[in-house]
Amino acid sequence: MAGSLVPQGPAQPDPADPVPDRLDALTGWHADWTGLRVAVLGLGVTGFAAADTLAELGADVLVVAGAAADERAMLLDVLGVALVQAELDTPPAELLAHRPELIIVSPGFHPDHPLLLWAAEQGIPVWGDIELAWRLRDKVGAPAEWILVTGTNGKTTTVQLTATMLAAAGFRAAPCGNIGVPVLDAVRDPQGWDVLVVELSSYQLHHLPRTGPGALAPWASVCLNVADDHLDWHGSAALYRDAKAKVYANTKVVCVYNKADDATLKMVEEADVREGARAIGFGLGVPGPSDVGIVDGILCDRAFLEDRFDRAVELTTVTALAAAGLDAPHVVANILAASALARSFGVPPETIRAALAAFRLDAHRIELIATAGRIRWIDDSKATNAHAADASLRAFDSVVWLVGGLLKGVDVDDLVSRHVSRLRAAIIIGVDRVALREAFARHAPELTVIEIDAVETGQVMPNAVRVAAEVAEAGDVVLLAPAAASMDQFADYAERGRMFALAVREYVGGEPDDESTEDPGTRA
Ligand code: UMA
Repeated sequence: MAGSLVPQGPAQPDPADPVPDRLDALTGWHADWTGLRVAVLGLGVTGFAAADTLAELGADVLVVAGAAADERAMLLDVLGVALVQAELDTPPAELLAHRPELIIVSPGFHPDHPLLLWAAEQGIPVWGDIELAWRLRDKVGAPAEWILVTGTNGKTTTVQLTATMLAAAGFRAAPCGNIGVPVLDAVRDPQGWDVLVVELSSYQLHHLPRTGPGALAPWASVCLNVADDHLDWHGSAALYRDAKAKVYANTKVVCVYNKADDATLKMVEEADVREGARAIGFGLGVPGPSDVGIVDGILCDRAFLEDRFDRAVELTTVTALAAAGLDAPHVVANILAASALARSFGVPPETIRAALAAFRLDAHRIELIATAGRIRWIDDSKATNAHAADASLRAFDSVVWLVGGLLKGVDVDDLVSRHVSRLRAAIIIGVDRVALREAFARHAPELTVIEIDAVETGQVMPNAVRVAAEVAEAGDVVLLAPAAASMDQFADYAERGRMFALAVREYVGGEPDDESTEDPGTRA
């Protein structure tokens, strides 16, 4: 091929290798993986789990990474797995010499990464860690069922909710995947599981096949919502949606979709699912038959009961959710989706109610940090895109908004125009400030907009908080909902949230919530 990235030479995969047949047969832990030449790309959480697993199976593994933590590199050495750390703009010599029959790619590798282009040219199959885990799911006893969760926002919360509900009903349920625990670690747990609740990012979905021996066949699946995100990775909104839509492929029992997001229903309609699989809608309105929804403040299931045309069964109430800080509208939507998934697995309504009463959101998700002078300070650092920030802003009436960071190629114009009426002021942080500055100038020329110039990471939040305290008035919420990734100024969204909370506590006082017991989300 013209423009090949690979020098010609003896270290090419041998066309005589019976690769496709051998890989097709590798659909179980007890298949013969010995000696299979595999290259694992990346040595983060995923790469390490893949290398460790394949070494245990007796495969011949080479890990290739641009950078690797010393501890993981040392552990690989203990496992007897070779590691190449190099600039990866061309295939390193060790990779060529390894002549991989299979490549396992970490999700962070861009689809146009030079090594993936090289693999495609060479005809070397590329699997993600999720496909590998699916093929190996029979390691311990009867394989667990899989419940898949994706969406632009709310994935992690929905996975946690679903797993909590399943566990409350006595099932051994593992939350795993993009949430931070590789699915390969879950399938190798010596106790085994009844059900894995798998959070899938669009990156992980991108690498999944819809058909063939590596195609997943989940018990239930949901795409919670779709809005523009990660466009720089996928190349276009259409490709991002295509990746998300794969979540429904081959679903056996229930495809859950969002009644407020037609794109998710379309995905279900177009999916090739197993005979008999049902489509179940969730939404904040009155549920139709085969939906979960809300009637007069009562969350209801009208899907998992025989007489659903005449009746609905109560799951919980918005008032009960408010007592647990779970009543912001987007959180209620996540709860309805999780309830549908849990109900599909047989969790009784009263168990769902009890599980929700004890559930708390993770840090940095619409988290009340302090209340002082009737001003609430809320950390929603997890709002890393416009869609999440939109949901966050909707929960409040009068907001001093801390916004900005890395916008990832996403347009923020709509977001700004939609929420102008609820803004007291905007405080811009981060590097991608031009688009925000212009959007405010266009849609809210009168609004107080302040830019924080701190280049030193340590000063961003103290400065932003000081300025916010000056402009906020009694009854306002100062909301960190940046609509952007954090890596320009912070290690990740958690550090951004921690720095905000620290600055708030130092500036407005150490009392979390000193004058109000009101919950941050108020309008389900
Ligand atoms: N690497 C390269 N070159 C590249 C890209 C990566 O050499 O071009 C190497 C790095 O040097 C490093 C490794 O690959 O050695 C990192 O791999 P990775 O970025 O795929 O990250 P992992 O540590 O394997 O974590 C991944 C997910 N990360 C990403 O998708 C970016 C984690 O999601 C996930 O928890 C973990 O697998 C287990 O499934 C994190 C995430 O930010 C939380 N996800 C994105 C999101 O939620 O928006 C998608």
